[in-house]
Amino acid sequence: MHNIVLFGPPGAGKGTQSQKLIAQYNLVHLSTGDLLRAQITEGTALGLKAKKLMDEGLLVPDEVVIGMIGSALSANQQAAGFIFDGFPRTTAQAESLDRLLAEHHTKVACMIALEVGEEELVKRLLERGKTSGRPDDQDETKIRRRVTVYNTETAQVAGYYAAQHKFHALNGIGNIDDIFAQICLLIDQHKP
Ligand code: B4P
Repeated sequence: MHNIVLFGPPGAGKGTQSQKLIAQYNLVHLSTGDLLRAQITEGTALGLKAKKLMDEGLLVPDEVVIGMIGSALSANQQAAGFIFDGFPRTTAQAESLDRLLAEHHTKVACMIALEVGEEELVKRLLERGKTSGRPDDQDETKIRRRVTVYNTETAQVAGYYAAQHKFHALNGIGNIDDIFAQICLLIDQHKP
């Protein structure tokens, strides 16, 4: 299996690039943000709990997202590989992902981090908020809180993959197609 972790702060381009990647590669896209928003739309108990946290720009508990990813992996056992988008967001999630993938006799090939500064992130998310209908994109204070949560809780996950020599950083500012081409180069270099 060919498994890629797409990493970066909120608004760095993970979702945008994932859409292009699934058109190019035969990989299953697993976005914990999308999976959580589906639970909210369905009005499940999990969705109701997640919505309160997401609207505030806070992370959903590890056990919730790890459970969702575990189910998604089991449901896609024939997949050629996965693009993990927005997961893992904590070191505990990264450790669980390694365990889950080992159960399926596979592992992460590489992590690709999109680097974008805070002011550009805020600008992009406020712009997306005009049309996305996402409550977490509407309010600048909450967007900045998401960036702070990223810096304090998520950024350290890069170190976890760097220790395994799997971490690759790219400049996430610039033309979307140019960034996509650089991501594809890295993915092709890390074919199992
Ligand atoms: P996510 O759904 O993962 O949302 P995100 O990080 O805000 O978006 P993303 O980074 O994919 O957006 P993109 O850059 O593509 O998470 C939402 C919430 O869910 C979290 O805050 C958290 O509460 C919860 N959650 C999710 N996963 C979790 C986990 N594992 N653990 C705990 N909680 C979790 O797009 C942004 C905008 O930028 C777009 O409008 C796009 O058009 C634009 N853009 C992209 N690339 C650009 C470029 N190169 N130039 C200019 N604009 C660009």
